[in-house]
Order: sequence, then structure tokens, then C-alpha cells
Amino acid sequence: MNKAITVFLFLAGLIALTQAAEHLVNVGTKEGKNLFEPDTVNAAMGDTVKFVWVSGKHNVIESDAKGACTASKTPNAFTTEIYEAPKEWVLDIKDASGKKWIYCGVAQHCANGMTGTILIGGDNKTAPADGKTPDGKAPADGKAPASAAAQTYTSAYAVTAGVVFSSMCMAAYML
Ligand SMILES: [Cu+2]
Repeated sequence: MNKAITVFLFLAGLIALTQAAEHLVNVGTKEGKNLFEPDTVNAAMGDTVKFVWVSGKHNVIESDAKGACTASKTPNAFTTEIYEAPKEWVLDIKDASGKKWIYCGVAQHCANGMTGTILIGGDNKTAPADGKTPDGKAPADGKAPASAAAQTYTSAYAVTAGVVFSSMCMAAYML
């Protein structure tokens, strides 16, 4: 009985892990460029996009079109304050599909290319049928830097290790 519960919790943890991912986006690059890196993220409902301020002063504003530098007029559109590193801001992906576009509203950053796209639910050409595109695979425009993908995988491994470890502790306690 206890073993069954332990196995169930372990599997539930793994399922939760595979269903929710955290996608990291650098706000301002390590080299000091005024860009989002990567500028395209493939996410699914239940995922989070964590914006990490790395350099410079920036904000994250939702727009209504790719590359647009004007705020979205939709009622729930998001706009952050202008922050400097160290700062993190997390966006919860609540939609099942679609696209969200972002830009930085500081100075001429947007005009100079500080924009980004969040593709939700595999709403892009390279997504497999189940709509899950791991960040390690290049999005349609092939611009995702390997470093960001590596960060995402590192955090996924850390979570996996945490799930496995806590399950083992649970097993040790219950058996
Ligand atoms: Cu900026």
C-alpha cells in the first residue's frame, strides 16, 4: 500500500514536471546589448516565462503584433515597470494556444530590435503534433541561443533531481 502511494507520488511528480516548463528569457544580454535573449520562446499552457534582467534598464510590455512598439489594447495586457538587474519577473502562460508579442519601452530599444515572441501551444511551423517543442530545438526563425536552452535544461534536470530525491525520502519515511 505504502509502496503504491510512493510510486503514485513519484509518477505524479514526473507528470507535473513534463507538463509545466519554465522558460528563461534574458532582458538585456550579458554583452550589454538591448535585446531579449532568446527572442522567441515556445511555451505551453501552464508553463512560465521567467524574464531575468541581465544588463541595462528595461521593461516588458505586451504588444499586438510582432515587432510592434506600441502597447497592446487587450484588457489583460501586461506592462512591467522599468527595472535594472538583479530583477526577475514571471509570466504565467494561461492560454492553450496563440502568440504573445513583447517589446521594451525604454528609449529606442524597441525600434532597435528589443522585441520578442512567445509561441503558445506549438503555434509554429516546427512544432510536433503534441504541441511541445523543447527549447533546445530551434524555433522557426532559428534564433534561440544555445546558452538559454542549456539554462532551461539545467533547471529541468534540477527539478527532476528534486522530484527523485523527495520521492526517495518519502519512500524511506513510509516503508
Ligand atoms: Cu530595453
